[in-house]
Amino acid sequence: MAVERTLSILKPDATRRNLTGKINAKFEDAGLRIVAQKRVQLTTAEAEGFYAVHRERPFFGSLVEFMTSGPVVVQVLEGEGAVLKNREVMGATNPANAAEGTIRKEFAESIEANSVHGSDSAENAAIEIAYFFAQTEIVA
Ligand code: RTP
Ligand code: MG
Repeated sequence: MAVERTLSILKPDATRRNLTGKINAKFEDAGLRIVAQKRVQLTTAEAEGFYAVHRERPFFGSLVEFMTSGPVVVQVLEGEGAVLKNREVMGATNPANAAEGTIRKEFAESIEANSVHGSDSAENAAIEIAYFFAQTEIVA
């Protein structure tokens, strides 16, 4: 399998509860390497732009409000099959459906405040990484 990169976000519910180290340990234990990372406060416009694909969904307004409710940590994770591997480590969107040992099973508060974001395809990963990082900020 090829070495890939994916965009990860530790969401405001995770930063608020001081869980960034515990979540990063899950990524690293799974063989993913954090090759870029920064803590940022998203503006409403930035969150709306990032989630533009969900603009018509009923939860869009609430999601944008949540994602701007506190700092987030945006990251680039690198590894073999990183996109799929990260989504496996994250677990299902709704923590009620997340498998044992996953980040969302262990830490998520609700379907919205579910602690982490991960790109859903290699194509979207490239777009999402470029949304937050310059090439020079990613150090493998
Ligand atoms: P993500 O994009 O954050 O990695 O999560 P995902 O692919 O598992 O979920 P997606 O369907 O892309 O939804 C994006 C985020 O929107 C929030 N959400 N709320 N209230 C709801 O029914 C609902 N559904 C989704 C979650 O924060 C989800 O991660
Ligand atoms: Mg998604």
